[in-house]
Amino acid sequence: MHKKALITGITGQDGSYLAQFLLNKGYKVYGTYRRLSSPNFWRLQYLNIFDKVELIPAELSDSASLFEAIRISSPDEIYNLAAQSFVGASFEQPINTTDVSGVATTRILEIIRQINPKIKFYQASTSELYGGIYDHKQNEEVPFHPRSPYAAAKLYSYWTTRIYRDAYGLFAANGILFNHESPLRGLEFVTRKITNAVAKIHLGFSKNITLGNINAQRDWGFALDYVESMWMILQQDKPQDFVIATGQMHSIEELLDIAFKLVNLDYKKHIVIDKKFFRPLEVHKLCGDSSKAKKVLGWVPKVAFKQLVEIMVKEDIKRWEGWQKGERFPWDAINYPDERKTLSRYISIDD
Ligand code: NAP
Ligand code: G4F
Repeated sequence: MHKKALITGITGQDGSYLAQFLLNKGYKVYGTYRRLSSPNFWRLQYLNIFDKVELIPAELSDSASLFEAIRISSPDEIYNLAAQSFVGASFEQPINTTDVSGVATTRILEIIRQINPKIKFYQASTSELYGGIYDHKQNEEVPFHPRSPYAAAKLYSYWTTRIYRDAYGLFAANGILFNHESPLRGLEFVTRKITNAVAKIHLGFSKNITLGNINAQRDWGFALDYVESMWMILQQDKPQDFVIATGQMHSIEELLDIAFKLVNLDYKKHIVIDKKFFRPLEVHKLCGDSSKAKKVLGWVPKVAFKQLVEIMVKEDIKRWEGWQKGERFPWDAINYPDERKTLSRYISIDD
């Protein structure tokens, strides 16, 4: 018998890579997607798995649709990856973020509790939980200090997952994942924003990139490595929470330097700093200690930072070159508005 998995947010970066990973393991894969006027299936098509997964419309704020998704798929495992996942947007839409990245987790757990408490549940928790505190590398014991509506919502989800585990004995576990990136990363996020801009500047489609706080530091890993850890977490004998990280921290300036050097350019000649990309509250440093995951799961990251940047820059160049030659393929960048067109979102308290 094939195991069955339901992935909420299958159209996102992690959802599509996890679907591919589980298909390769022989799972029957169901995924929820949002009913939009123009559906967003480009990543599933890019990975050539669109026809291999079962798609169910569901909206995180709508319990009835979540109930239907779980009833129809009758899964062994649920991976709750859907969320309003962009920290910046959580300052623009705090109420919606609280609902879909926070409260919705209880909606799903409650359905599991009521209809089949044997379903294993993975919650996409995040290093943003650590937020304002950086004394040393962050592990499962370090206290949380959220610094955005997104992080506060995810803190709620983290705790509701633990509460349903302790109160009702559900197999419910948190993966506290540090930033992970790939050529399938959304263009709002700083890594892909940079690699896409490098490709465009290199090929003469644009001259500059506009950014916010380039001093921030992150622990960036490769998304394909990270989705494997999600599956590993649900294969344990008992549910536990794990930090997943590379343990290496780099600034956005370092990222810019590496990415632009790959095309023999000096990033300093191509960046514009604009206050509209600064957040009202910043998370300055994140760096994880995933020794527990190494010891218990046997998980270690395979792709290092420099290699990750190279993979992303090369793929973005390949796409723009293909487009130039008239090739047409599922892809996000061609329809993405130039960031100068979007109006200011919020003003930093430092202004
Ligand atoms: P992503 O690319 O933004 O994907 C988010 C998914 O959620 C998309 O499929 C999106 O659908 C869906 N979604 C958003 N709002 C929804 C709603 N109201 N109802 C139903 N579906 C909704 O994010 P990701 O990078 O793959 O991350 C996956 C999860 O891990 C997220 O929960 C994120 O917060 C968390 N996380 C990510 C990282 C990271 O570095 N990537 C690190 C730690 C934790 P559309 O395609 O229609 O927008
Ligand atoms: O790429 P980012 O938007 O990612 P952020 O805020 O770290 O969040 C991502 O990782 C979290 C895990 O730690 C996930 F939970 C979350 O869902 C998401 O996947 O921003 C990274 C840093 C920030 O400090 C931001 O202020 O880059 C800085 N930055 C500077 N200029 C910018 C820009 N970020 C974006 N998105 N765009 C800019 O122009």
